[in-house]
Amino acid sequence: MKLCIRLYLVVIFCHAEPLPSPNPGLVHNFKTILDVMLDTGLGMLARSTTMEHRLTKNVAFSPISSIVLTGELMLRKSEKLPASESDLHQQLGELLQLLESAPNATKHFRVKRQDAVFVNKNITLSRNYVKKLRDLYETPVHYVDFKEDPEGAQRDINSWASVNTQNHIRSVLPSPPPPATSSIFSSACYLQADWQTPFAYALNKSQFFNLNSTTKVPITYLFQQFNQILYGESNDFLVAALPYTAEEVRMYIILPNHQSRYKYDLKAFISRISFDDVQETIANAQRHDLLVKIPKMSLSRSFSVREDLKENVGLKQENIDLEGAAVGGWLRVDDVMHQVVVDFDQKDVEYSNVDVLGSTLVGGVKNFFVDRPFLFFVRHEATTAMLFMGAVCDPRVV
Ligand SMILES: *C1O[C@H](CO)[C@@H](O)[C@H](O)[C@H]1NC(C)=O
Ligand SMILES: *[C@@H]1O[C@H](CO)[C@@H](O)[C@H](O)[C@H]1NC(C)=O
Ligand SMILES: *[C@@H]1O[C@H](CO)[C@@H](O)[C@H](O)[C@H]1NC(C)=O
Ligand SMILES: *[C@@H]1O[C@H](CO)[C@@H](O)[C@H](O)[C@H]1NC(C)=O
Repeated sequence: MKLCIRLYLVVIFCHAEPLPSPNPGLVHNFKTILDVMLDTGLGMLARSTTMEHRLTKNVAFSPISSIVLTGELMLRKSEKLPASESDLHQQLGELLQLLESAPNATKHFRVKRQDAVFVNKNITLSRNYVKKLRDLYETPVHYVDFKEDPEGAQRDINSWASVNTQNHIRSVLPSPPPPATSSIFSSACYLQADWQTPFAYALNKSQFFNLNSTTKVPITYLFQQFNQILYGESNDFLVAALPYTAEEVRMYIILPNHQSRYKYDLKAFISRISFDDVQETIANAQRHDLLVKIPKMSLSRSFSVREDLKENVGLKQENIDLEGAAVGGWLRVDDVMHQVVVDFDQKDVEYSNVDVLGSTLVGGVKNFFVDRPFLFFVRHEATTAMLFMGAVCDPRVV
């Protein structure tokens, strides 16, 4: 299987033209894990629209990181995993290797993921479970004292998250966890990559963002003209693929159409469109010169994905208990936390004036102005692995 992967990478490399697109060999190799990942991502997006408090703010999460958490929760019991599960762990391990390895001459991005399991210090995890966590997912175990010192446990978990999100997320737990807590699983994820063409700032003089059909608020935008990037239209939405260096990774922005009934109503829009439509529109997308205007913002999110992942692991009962993970029995998982950072603005290129605006006049350039609620996802193109997904309703809320 390894040989196959290498072979395909060489093929991409030799045929440097056209630019990276899904590679059938890799997509086939990782099929099981990619399917689970896409389902999880779409499920999380759909669920967040039914949870009002999530969608009136903004939503951002990492399907790949959620799958790693799922993998950790599936590492229960016996020495031997059933074939289907061991296949899943193996595919995930190989995919992580591909995504997380350091950038080099032929790879220009890196997914940074840090996981940890925080366990009450009166519990001893089984050596087998600890070994699998480490070998498969590089996940260390930290012992904390939930029972006697919940404030200390809160501090430890928060400072762990702060270090691993480069201070973007300082608080995972807003209050001390309950003293009866046995374990908390946590995962932090961000992408290290530069835009193929850095954006320029446009200062916020009368640059409005439409929160809905009646309310506009001034915000700061980023502008850039991208040459020959993928752009597609359907009856319901527009989609543009903003490239990171070498187009190995792209950020797809999905914007409800001007004519759409759901122009400002992301919730109704999400429940109406299907991801198949999105994929089809992307498959038929053409290359265009595009003048792109997007809100200057960075999203940092930390939230519990316990309920989202319970479904993945096929758990119906209230508790998540991992059989055989602790010496002498079960490990109760009290919470599964997820931290994600998405930066729309990696390179601080500050332009005093916004010359690039003048290029609206150039013939053949389309405008892609993200001035109303939108969806996005960040995808590794060769494998189609979903790194991040999200929805932005109000760019002022970071
Ligand atoms: C945008 O406008 C606000 C309010 O006038 C001001 O406080 C802020 O500094 C401005 N930001 C930029 C980037 O110009
Ligand atoms: C760069 O990284 C990729 C992905 O990890 C790897 O397949 C490739 O062999 C590396 N290239 C070099 C020149 O080291
Ligand atoms: C550890 O402490 C928790 C919380 O007080 C308690 O519920 C659990 O039974 C203890 N486990 C062991 C193995 O002593
Ligand atoms: C538009 O958003 C504003 C600010 O959130 C809110 O007060 C207003 O009720 C909304 N209007 C509609 C039509 O949804």
